[in-house]
Amino acid sequence: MNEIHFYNRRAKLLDLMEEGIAILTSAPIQTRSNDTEFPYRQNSDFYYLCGFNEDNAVLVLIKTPNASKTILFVEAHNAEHALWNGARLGIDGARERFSVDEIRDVAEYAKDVKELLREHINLYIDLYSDSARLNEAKSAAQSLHSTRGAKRHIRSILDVTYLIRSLRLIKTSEEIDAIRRAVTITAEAHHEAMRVCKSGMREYQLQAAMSYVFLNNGASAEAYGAIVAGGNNANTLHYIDNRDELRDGNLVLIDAACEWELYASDITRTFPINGKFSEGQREVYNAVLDVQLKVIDAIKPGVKRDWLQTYSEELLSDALIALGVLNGEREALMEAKEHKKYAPHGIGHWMGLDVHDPCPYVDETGESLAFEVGMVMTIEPGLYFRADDESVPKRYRGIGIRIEDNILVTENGYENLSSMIAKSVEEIEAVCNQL
Ligand SMILES: [Mn+2]
Repeated sequence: MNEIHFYNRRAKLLDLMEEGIAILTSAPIQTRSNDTEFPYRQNSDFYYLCGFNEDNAVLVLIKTPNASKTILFVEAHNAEHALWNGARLGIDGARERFSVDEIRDVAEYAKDVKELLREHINLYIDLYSDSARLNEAKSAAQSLHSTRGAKRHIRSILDVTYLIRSLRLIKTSEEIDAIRRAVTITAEAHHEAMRVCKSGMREYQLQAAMSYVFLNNGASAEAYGAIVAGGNNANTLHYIDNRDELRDGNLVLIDAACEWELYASDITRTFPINGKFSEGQREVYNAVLDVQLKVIDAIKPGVKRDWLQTYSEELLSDALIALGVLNGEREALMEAKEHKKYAPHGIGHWMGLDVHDPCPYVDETGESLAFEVGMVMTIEPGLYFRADDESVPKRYRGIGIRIEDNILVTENGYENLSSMIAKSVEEIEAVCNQL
């Protein structure tokens, strides 16, 4: 993503702001244990606006009636830090690389922020962050407020993330390219898992095979903790232990995907460990697949997201009736939420810089948003029949199936960005049995 994209995003945010000042902070480094750290992951809203990928940085956007200004505070070069952790870009490096109006030393931030706040009445921050740098800004605002003779002081503190995330909802072609890159690598990883899977392996061995593909192709990381769930483990929705043995005759559900330049993919496939679906597995699989294809096919600009959710629940209820799991009329069953026992989660979520992109699902009046060109959503219906659930026909017990793709809303409807990943029973069995 080059500088002009970040510049355009800041311009759009400034457009949405009243006069005032917005302050965004980078993500802190997270301790893993004692003195070792998790790999660094930048705050998505901060990254969206400036593309700067170091910790201890602050982005300030200023809007006055006649002008606007952007300042990025970064950490100066430090020889000791460079020896242990690698060189930071430093002040000169950041000046060369970034198109903000000013680069300043973050060591000056606490002093500078008081000056910067002095002329403004509106302060935009992430209201729900406890970042130390934001607390410094709030204390500076407080001390200005109690200074007699100050011309102006902050009267409103507003949530900047709502504005940024409204922008993040619509992806540009550069963002879609990054997502495509992530999906392409993830596609190869799922096919690799299907190919190498054998009865007697451990779940983590499939995760390892996929991680190799992610890293070997330059993906920055897993976009989220991989779920590799053999047999009945698939019925634990957020199963991440991934340590059980994969047994002959069972399915394995894999919900795993990588990130490319901080853009996520999010893919689930469910396939037979021995490479061949049993009769019962095939029945449930095709029921879920049929729902998934119909829901995807209903996506186009103007369709409301909550309509799609209801539609998916109707289809899943019909599937449960057809499989003989539920008995009765669809409407009454849905009224009683009977389907929720076997299909407990939503049909999908926004996806982008975060795997669950925290963009709004409703407008400011609370109405469900309608799809627009450039939105990206996952579609991931599932049916889950626990091994010990006697309300389910015996041959379906212990089967948990989810099928998830990443869908881009286009002018004419949609594009399935992950359509290259094997999905029909025939396609999956073919890849599972490739040498
Ligand atoms: Mn998902």
